[in-house]
Amino acid sequence: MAPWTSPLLCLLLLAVLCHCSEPTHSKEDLQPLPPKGACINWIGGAPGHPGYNGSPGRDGRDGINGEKGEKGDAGLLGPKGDTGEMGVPGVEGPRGFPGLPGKKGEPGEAADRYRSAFSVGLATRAPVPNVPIRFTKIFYNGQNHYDVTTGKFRCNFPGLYYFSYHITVYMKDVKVSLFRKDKAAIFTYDQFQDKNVDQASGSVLLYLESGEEVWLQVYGDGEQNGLYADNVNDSIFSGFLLYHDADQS
Ligand SMILES: [Ca+2]
Repeated sequence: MAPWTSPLLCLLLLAVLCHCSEPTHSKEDLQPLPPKGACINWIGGAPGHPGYNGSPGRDGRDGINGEKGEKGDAGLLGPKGDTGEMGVPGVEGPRGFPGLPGKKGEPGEAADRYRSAFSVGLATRAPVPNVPIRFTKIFYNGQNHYDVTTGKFRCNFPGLYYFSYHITVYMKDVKVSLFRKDKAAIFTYDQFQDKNVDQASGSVLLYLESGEEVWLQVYGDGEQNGLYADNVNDSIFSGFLLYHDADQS
């Protein structure tokens, strides 16, 4: 051991003992004290060097929130949104004003295109039964739709036709029918009385197709063919188109 270490150890020991036995002193009390007890012979040394800085302390507590700042500037416009759903239809508007009159139409078909009429009279007495009666006294047959040679009317235009006959009956009874397509459509019967002149008549509306034929004919056994005509008595068969059926043309 070095020769100088013994006094130094002594000083250190004294310093520890004094520190342990003396009460804590304020800064002012750290001034050199008069020797007391075992430290009577203590001699103050030179002040030591300043110590090193300690480690940084812990973070302090959060501060109080500051005052609310001023409102910022408006941001940029965002992208355009999707198209919305269709709304409910509105209430119907008021009625508009009448339009201008239309142009004049084209001329229609001539009405006489569908003419059909005849009126013919008996020229011979006692026609033969069971065949068409031929009326050869022509009152009107403008379209020649009544065939004098056959005694039949032929339909040229489909539609509704009116037929009538007014017959003078003399000397014999009359049984006569208006035929259509080989079948009797209506019947007329008149019984003749001696020294009298009778009349028999009939009329009917028939719808005819083009080509259909209509005529008068005595039916029975041939004894009822008393149709009569002379200069002052007529037996007349007539017919005409009442309505033309355009849909069937
Ligand atoms: Ca009679």
